[in-house]
Amino acid sequence: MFKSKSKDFLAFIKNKKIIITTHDLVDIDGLVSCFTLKFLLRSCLPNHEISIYFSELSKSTKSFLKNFSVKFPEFNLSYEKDFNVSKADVLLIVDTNKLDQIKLKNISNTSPLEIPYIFIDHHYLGNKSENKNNNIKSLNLIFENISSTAEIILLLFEIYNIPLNNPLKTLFIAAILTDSGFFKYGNNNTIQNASKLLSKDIHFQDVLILLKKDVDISGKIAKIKGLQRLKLIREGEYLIGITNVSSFGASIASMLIKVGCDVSIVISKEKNQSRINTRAKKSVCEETGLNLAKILDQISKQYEGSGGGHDGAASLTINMESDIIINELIENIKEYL
Ligand SMILES: [Mn+2]
Repeated sequence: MFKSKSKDFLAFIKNKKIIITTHDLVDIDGLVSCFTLKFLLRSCLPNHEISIYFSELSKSTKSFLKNFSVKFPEFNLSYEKDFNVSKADVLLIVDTNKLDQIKLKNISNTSPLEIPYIFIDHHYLGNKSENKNNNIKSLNLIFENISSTAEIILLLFEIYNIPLNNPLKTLFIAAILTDSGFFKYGNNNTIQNASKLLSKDIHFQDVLILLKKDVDISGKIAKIKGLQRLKLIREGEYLIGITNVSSFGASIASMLIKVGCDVSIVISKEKNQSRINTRAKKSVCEETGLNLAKILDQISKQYEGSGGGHDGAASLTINMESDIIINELIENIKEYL
């Protein structure tokens, strides 16, 4: 099915001007998926106008990009920082399946996109009948059980028989590692895919060096404050940890799981918004059927927020006081524990 779908995909975008983009605060999987997809399309559709647009890169993505460009200076890492509609007949959106998670500069976020778009993604796909007017649904490549979007692009390389060079292999491994939490949230395919990409020229340790990030003092303070403010709820043998910090919410939510929480909730209040990051142990999700993405997706619909993710890692952004939502979230989580 994937094979025939990917053929239809290529046929549809043929002779069209293509913009590839991903969610805001681009993570390494989003970045890698865009660059590798562009490389693939360049090989399949020569002389096509294909550009990449990013709104803003995350800190760790910036650091990786810098390290990668030193190691592979010849690899083309160019991208646009403004969204230029005139360059697009079709928009390929990777590593998210929600339009409100991409930030198109120069275009009002609320106005529906007037150009057709296709999602390539591995996140939880909530209610499929959302108002996605110009989404060519039949061509979406969305696979929730693949541990990174990059691995979906990797499948396309295999189907179209496009050989991989060393920079591409390195990019793919970096995305697989970061999105699987260095295999912790992965499955057999995750490890097999990474293994296929490693070779005598590509050493696992060299990729780890590229992914190493400097932790600045603000990150360290946020972690410690997050721990100081930690509130615990015990539900049977499970512990839910709740805290608040102004930034680094996602990494603090992960940290709380390492510290011993089974489920973590981190609230970050920004200007008029609240951002909620949640994590759960993979084993807890498997034992109890807990799916944080599903819960946050339901809450986001109820309160007009924007949420999504995976069973054990999900987030929600909402334009209101977070207290009611947090209580509702905790009650929803408890139902599974
Ligand atoms: Mn991803």
